[in-house]
Amino acid sequence: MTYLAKPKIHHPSLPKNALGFTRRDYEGAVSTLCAGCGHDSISAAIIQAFFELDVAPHRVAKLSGIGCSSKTPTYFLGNSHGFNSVHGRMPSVLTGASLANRDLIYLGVSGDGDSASIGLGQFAHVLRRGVNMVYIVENNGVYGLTKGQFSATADKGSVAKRGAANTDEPIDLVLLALALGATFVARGFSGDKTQLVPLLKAAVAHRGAAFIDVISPCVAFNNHPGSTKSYDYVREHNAAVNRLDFMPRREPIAADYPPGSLQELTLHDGGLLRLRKLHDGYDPSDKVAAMGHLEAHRARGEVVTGLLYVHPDSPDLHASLDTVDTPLNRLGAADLVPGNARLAAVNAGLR
Ligand SMILES: Cc1ncc(C[n+]2csc(CCOP(=O)(O)OP(=O)(O)O)c2C)c(N)n1
Ligand code: SF4
Ligand SMILES: [Mg+2]
Repeated sequence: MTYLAKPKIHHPSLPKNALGFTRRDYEGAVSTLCAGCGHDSISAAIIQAFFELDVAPHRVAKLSGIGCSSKTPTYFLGNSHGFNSVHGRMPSVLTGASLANRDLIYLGVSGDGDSASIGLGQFAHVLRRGVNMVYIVENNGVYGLTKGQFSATADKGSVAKRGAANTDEPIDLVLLALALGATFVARGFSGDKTQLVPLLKAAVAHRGAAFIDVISPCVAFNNHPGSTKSYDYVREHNAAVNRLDFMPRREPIAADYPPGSLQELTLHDGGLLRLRKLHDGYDPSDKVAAMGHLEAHRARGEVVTGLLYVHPDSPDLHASLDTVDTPLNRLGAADLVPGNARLAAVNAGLR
């Protein structure tokens, strides 16, 4: 339970990152989720990614909505800023925070109900505006917290615990994110940390709206055979398009890949993304082809994972609005009240 504090003792031989922090410094409270819930594995991947990226925890702001998934920011990055908002409303709170202080790394954590059902409008606008953030949906196809109702990503024909069948078409969040203009779109699986950790690191290094749909099985309500969000289904039908390695700018670049299978991309902070192609001919810079690939594999019942689309030089919301470089929350009276002469000049320009 969350009232149980984790022991503060750190073993002196725990590995430290470049800032002198151990992995423990990136953890949060003890999780209260069901044992085996995919969401806990995603929390572990987030802890590992930020530890390895050498990001100081106070530079991160984690925001969420409502749901088991939206509870998880309590269980990681306990020394970061956090705001647990209203069901489906995380994106607008995150947008406001990002405009007020552009210096933080924004991590939006949501569920399929939170983003694809009640929050679909907010999901759409935060992606099309290019807010600089990492937006994670922990996608289990159900409302886990409220005991297993179908969400908008639930499979058509899926049968709930009490026998009701879902008759509605599911929303594919990565297809939607591509159509809406997200400039980094990926899908991971909570059971594949080897793939998820580099995806998270690359998403943090990306400037603009980075979206990761993480299939995250709910062991209490939607882990039955036939559910495309169950552990067995994703393991058996995972069609990964690439394997990633992400190297921050400061790391030496070692060349140990067979030619022809490798694609390199430099992200805006200078970090290098290496994509080992698993699917011949898959090009993550071709959005139209990515959409076709997703549709074709969905029709075959396969779950496509990996980095699906990236546009490394994309402008973000701050660039579109031409905001000042100084975070708005640090502007002083002299910047905000330029005086009567300046005001008169502005007014004269409008006459
Ligand atoms: C405005 C509003 N409507 C409904 C609810 C009830 N509610 C809480 S969580 C939730 C669904 C959560 O589903 P999801 O986002 O998929 O998260 P999960 O629990 O599956 O991780 C609902 C309907 C609420 N808290 N607020
Ligand atoms: S109900 Fe489902 S989503 Fe919620 S904690 Fe349990 S397994 Fe996870
Ligand atoms: Mg859910």
